[in-house]
Parts: sequence; structure tokens; C-alpha cells
Amino acid sequence: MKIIKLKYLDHQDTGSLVFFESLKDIPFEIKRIYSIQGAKKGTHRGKHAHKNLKQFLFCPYGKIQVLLDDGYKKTEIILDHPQKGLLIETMIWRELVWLEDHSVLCVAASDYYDAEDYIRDYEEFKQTRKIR
Ligand code: T46
Repeated sequence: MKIIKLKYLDHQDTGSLVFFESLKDIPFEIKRIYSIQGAKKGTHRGKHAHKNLKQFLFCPYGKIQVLLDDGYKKTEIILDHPQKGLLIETMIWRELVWLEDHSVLCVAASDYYDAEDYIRDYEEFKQTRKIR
């Protein structure tokens, strides 16, 4: 897990611009981008790990709690500023909680969608972590 502070250009009258570039600001080639919007405060998502996928998360609007677990240690990150990005490496269990209505989650992923890459059972995750 790594927090990456994104570049930010603030224009007082026309808003602010945040950006990042593949292989420059984040350490992988981006193959997929997705976003989650319209979720209410208290929404829980995630509850899985990825075998090979790396992801970069940021929250351009609102506040989202990200709970990370490497099988040994648990960490909590709050995404509450557009400049604050979170890099999640492979084999990290994650859970996300929406702390404000309509918070937006944006994700850049290192690979195309693959349902087989998910581990959605926590005990299976712990076991796989031990042997890796
Ligand atoms: C993650 C967290 C942060 C697709 O068909 N293509 C996609 O690119 C994605 C991301 C999802 N889907 C389908 C798979 C499920 O049928 O959309 C449905 C909902 O996905 P999921 O339950 O995995 O949603 P989240 O919010 O729990 O997890 C997502 C990502 O899947 C996951 O990789 O790390 O956001």
C-alpha cells in the first residue's frame, strides 16, 4: 500500500485539475479505468483480494474509508481529497465504506476485468497469503 499525492492545478474561477500518468506517477500500465458513483453513506463494497491485479484508487468527490488487510496487519486509509491516491498491490484484502453520500471512487487498474482474479472468501485469502 502506498499513498501517492497527485498533481493539482487550482484555478480559482474555473475549478481544479488533478491528473496522473501511467508509468510516471503510478508504477504500472493502466489497462482499465472504472468509477463508482451514486452510492449512499454507509455503503459497503469490496470484501475481496486480487491475485494479480494492482489498482490505484482516488476519490475526486466525498469521503471513502478503505480498510486494507495483508493477512497479517490491517490498515485504514481515508480518501477525502482529490489529490490523495492509494496504490494497492496484489493480494491485499480490501473493504470500502462510503462515509458521505455520493462520494465518487475512481480506479485505474493494471489489467482487464477478470472474475478469476478475485478471491472473495476471507479464509481462502488467508490460506493463499500463507503459501505465497
Ligand atoms: C475493487 C473495488 C475497489 C465488471 O464487469 N467489470 C469491472 O471492471 C468491474 C470493476 C466490475 N464488473 C462487474 C463484476 C460484478 O458483477 O461489476 C459487478 C460489481 O463488481 P464488484 O462486486 O467487484 O464491485 P466492488 O465495488 O465490490 O469492487 C470493485 C472492483 O471489482 C474491485 O476490483 O478493488 O471496486
